[in-house]
Amino acid sequence: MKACFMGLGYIGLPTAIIAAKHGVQIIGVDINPRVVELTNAGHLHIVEPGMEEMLQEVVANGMLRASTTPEVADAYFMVVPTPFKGDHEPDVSYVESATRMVLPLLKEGDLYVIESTSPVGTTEQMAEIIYSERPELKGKIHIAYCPERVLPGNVIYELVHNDRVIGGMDEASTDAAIGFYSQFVQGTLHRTNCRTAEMCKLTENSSRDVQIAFANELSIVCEKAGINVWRLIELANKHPRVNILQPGCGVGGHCIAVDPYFITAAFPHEAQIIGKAREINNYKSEWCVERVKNAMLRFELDNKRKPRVAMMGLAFKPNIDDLRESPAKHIVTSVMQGCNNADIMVVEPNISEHKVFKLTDYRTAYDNADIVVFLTAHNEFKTLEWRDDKVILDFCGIFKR
Ligand code: SAJ
Repeated sequence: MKACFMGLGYIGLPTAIIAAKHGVQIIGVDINPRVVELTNAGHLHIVEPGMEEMLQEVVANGMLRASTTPEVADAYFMVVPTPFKGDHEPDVSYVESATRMVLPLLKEGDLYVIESTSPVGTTEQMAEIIYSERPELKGKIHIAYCPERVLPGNVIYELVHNDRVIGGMDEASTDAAIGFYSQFVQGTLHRTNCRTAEMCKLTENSSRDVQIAFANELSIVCEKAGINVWRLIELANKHPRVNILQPGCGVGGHCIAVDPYFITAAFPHEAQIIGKAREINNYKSEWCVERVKNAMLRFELDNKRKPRVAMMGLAFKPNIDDLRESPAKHIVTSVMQGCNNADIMVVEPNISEHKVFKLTDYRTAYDNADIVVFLTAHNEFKTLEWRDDKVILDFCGIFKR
């Protein structure tokens, strides 16, 4: 079997590599010539532990080849970004343009799958485009939506072991897609229709966003009530049916803070909690900025000098080097913009340098700061000892005090 993957990003490339390892002949397509060149040279352009060795193996044995243009295959996978346009409106133009690229190559019996996170109805919309350009294929190709749910950093394991939801335009399409994924997925492949599969992906990430918003709201309430929110959550979670997540300085990354808008944009009146959760999680970052600024003002009033401030963490979640859509980075930027004369040290142990921020070693920053702001719960920070002589703003539960 030959499969054509449209998009060699964080999901497309690993999926293509794993499929190639399981005997599927892969042509990987990306509009970026550098990605194509690196991939063909066996170099991974994304960060994913263990993946480069696998890429080298499938390039060397001829099972995977990258190109800027698609080729005739038996199955086509759309794994391209779905960004925003305007005010949080999902933009499916990359899915459409990838679809238009493979359209002339489609033939009877082929499988066409969308993996990109997409608003409900996208698969049907793309089917309409396909059939309006190639009416002779109507009812003769298989069309399905199959989202992924892997956690960056653990992709090799999760691509194989996670369950997947497979939603065809009709039963035969679902069967065809299950046939493809069963070549390398050991988790259960759950059948459904394409609209449910699209909504399922959005639901999973919205559910997590809502749960984090609950924890973040609790942290703001507890601050006012003089209660340790970490201890409170620990105690509440002793209930056999309660499982509250952890508060933080906001929600970042490319999924949890994004996907809920795909629901609220289409169902603004119906999706109330989902919309509110987004607001709360965004507000939590602004609340943190205000708390830091207030602490700096208070220090200056009490000590008649400006404080030295350590901002601990830039990544969007613990123990990674990924700063995209990071609330920690947003908070550091806002605090620095708000007080241009202040002495601010920025710490991110997972990266060695940054083009905007001058980075300081975490121990040096901690030792020298008057005010320490914990933004991302990196393991390194958990090795530090609590110091009574400093003002510590612990937004991510390093000390849980
Ligand atoms: N966060 C909290 N408190 C928590 C857990 C997370 O504040 O208790 C914050 C993190 O710090 C981070 C954000 O949430 O800023 C998102 O982190 P995450 O670990 O929840 O998720 P991602 O974005 O790395 O990956 C998610 C996963 N989805 C779910 O867990 C429902 C992953 O399985 C998906 O594949 C991925 O989104 C995706 O691509 O959609």
